Amino acid sequence: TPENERTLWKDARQMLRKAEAENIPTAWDRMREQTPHCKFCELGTTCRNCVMGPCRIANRKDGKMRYGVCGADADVIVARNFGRFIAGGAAGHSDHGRDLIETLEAVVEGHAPGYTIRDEAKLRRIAGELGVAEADTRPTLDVARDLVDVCYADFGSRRTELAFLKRAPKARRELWERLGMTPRGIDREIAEMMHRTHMGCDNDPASLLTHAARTALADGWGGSMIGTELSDILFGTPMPRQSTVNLGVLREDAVNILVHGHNPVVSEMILAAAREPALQQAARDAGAAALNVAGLCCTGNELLMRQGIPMAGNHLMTELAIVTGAADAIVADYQCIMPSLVRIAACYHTRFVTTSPKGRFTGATHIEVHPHNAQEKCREIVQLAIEAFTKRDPARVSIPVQPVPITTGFSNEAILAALGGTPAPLLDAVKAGQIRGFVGIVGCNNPKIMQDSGNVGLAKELIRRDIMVLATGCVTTAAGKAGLLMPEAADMAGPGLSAVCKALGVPPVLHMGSCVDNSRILQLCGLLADELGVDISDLPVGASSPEWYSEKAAAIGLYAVASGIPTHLGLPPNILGSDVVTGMAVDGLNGLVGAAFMVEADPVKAADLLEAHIVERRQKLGL
Ligand code: BF8
Ligand code: SF4
Repeated sequence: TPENERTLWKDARQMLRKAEAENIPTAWDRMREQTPHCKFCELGTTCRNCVMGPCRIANRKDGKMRYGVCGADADVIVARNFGRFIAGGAAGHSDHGRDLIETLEAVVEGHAPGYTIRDEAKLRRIAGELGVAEADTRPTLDVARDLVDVCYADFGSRRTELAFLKRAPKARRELWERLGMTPRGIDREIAEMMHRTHMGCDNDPASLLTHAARTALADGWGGSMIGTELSDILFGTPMPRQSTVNLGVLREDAVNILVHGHNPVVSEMILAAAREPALQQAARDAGAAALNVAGLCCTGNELLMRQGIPMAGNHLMTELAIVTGAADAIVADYQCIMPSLVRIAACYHTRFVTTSPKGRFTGATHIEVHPHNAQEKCREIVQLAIEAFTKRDPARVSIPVQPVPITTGFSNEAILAALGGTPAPLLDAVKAGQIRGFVGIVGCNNPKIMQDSGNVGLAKELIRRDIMVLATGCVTTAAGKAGLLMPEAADMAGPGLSAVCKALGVPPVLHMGSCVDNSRILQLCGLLADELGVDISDLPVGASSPEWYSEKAAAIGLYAVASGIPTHLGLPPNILGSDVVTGMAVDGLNGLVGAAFMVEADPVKAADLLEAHIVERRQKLGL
């Protein structure tokens, strides 16, 4: 049946059948309508950067259409398009990071009722790390105010180097400096990418790609890292805890509020409102047993990591979550929220609520949430969800499957605590060959690939080979549903990894958070490299995004590569129309930054490729 080819999961298949019966199209149906995609766009050889065009570059025998009207060739156009693609992703993560600075600033100024600094120790530690004076002794809010200033300054153009860049090994920073890849201001690199790709600026693919890497580094070691660290300061540093995953986390007897998007600023306050006795009483008065908050996508990861809130699903589950007929409200902020959700919600009683001025959806209920009014507005939203619950049609409710248990909360702080405060025991396991290496599997779903087949296939294949997996973003849900986020999954790992996991009581796949939390993996790589006295490009590590779709995922991939981490992609970006750009991506970057991209659809072959890099690096380290 078609739904069996579309997704790995029973809950998704059941909801796809229900959607079809109820005549509700999903991303998979629209993918079929859009296939075949425009070949020029697929190859990256269309340009719309000015109105002398749009231009298309063709590889024709008669030599016509080799150049755009301005004279740009395929290499320049592909590189420019890829650069803007990266800038889009870096902008998303980093603007999210900025929202956390604004929230912390509002807390400092006393204009953010309901928000507080939950991890004061981390505030002082991070402030000290970034050079805030007397971070250990001055009053909390004074330290926080200075930290806010340091973080804001990283977005501008005054600095010569981002504050968190010191977390990268010295050799890596020197390399970036030599290559002209050292990220300066976060907004600066993104704006400069837009500038360079204007007609008649940077017309050299290598130069464009170098700046694309610099822009991506500004995301990973800048905007995303600020996002992660300030989120921990405001909402608590994640520690290991239990939760559950899949559509079965929705409750027939409860008001189901699904938070969707990315920033914990809104979802944390929705959760806080849902925990208030008055609103819980209101829910009971409306005939519900409870208020049930569950997550979708990355804001789901944020609540899961810090609060153990169950995860309803990843990217391709968001439409299907509404099809259960049991979603009373979807509360969205920004990024990865399919516009189709508005139409699907309208087929049910579901209230689709948007909260950010940056994420407006025609037809949605817009209740704008800012730090100063979040408490009040989030109460209002929970109230709306309760009202919606009273309009739910029980005949249309179908909640599939039972939730699967998962373990979450593996921040670097948690990992170090489990190891007794130092990465040394972990490195001992690596040296002994019990753990052969680490691969971060990150990113999305894409209806071009059977949902989660790549994410799960690769994770299983790697742990079988004694390679520990670190999961973030939408891979979390995939790994969780497959049972890989439980300590019992050690039985699916190779003998060495299995023994380590059993000794530590941890799963072979560690959940490290949302997509901005890939910065945690960068930091961990920096720590391990420093401990060994080597560069990140010497470590037996890799990264993969088997089912990626977004600009943000591309930015993550590029900052991983530019940081020295070989990175696998399950499908290529739209660059294949240029041999020069493709050659640099899959090979040329090796000579510059010591890592490059690999593209491979088959998860077992992808595991072979990643393992080969790990083996080679182990040999070079004498392991
Ligand atoms: O930032 S993994 S589909 S939700 S882009 Fe989006 Fe991809 Fe999910 Fe999180 Ni990340
Ligand atoms: Fe065409 Fe050049 Fe304008 Fe792009 S910038 S649309 S290639 S003329």
